Amino acid sequence: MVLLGAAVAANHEVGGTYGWNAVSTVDYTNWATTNNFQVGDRLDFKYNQQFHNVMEVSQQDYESCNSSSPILTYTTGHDSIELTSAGHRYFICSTPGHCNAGQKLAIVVHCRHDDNESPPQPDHRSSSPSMFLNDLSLVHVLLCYIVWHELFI
Ligand SMILES: [Cu+2]
Repeated sequence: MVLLGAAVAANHEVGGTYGWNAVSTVDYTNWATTNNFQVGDRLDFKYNQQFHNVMEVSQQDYESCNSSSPILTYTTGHDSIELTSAGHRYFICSTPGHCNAGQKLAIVVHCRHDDNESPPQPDHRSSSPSMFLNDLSLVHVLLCYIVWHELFI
């Protein structure tokens, strides 16, 4: 992950200035569409831990707002979650009523790719270790796409 994440990994602050909240002014589905999530990026959940939490759940539990069998639970009030693989991820708040009020987030994480095809930072590619790293990155990207296709096609 370090190989791929070092250059251009992004932090996505969930909900922007509203953070992770149950107020009706935040539409997390809409927020998700304005972000491009890639492997190696992070989700930043900021919230008041007296009232909220973050639960990663299955798609089914996301849709039904079921918090009884979370995959992972976060409670610090500022959770930074790395997106380590491509695919769908689902998050809800387990405080009664909050998920149904809209405090739920579904995202699709894409394989990392460079938008411009030119090799990054030519100055840093002078020696063989750099070439080795680039080859590893290429393999990693290919593996990511293979996993992606097995999951979704
Ligand atoms: Cu909540």
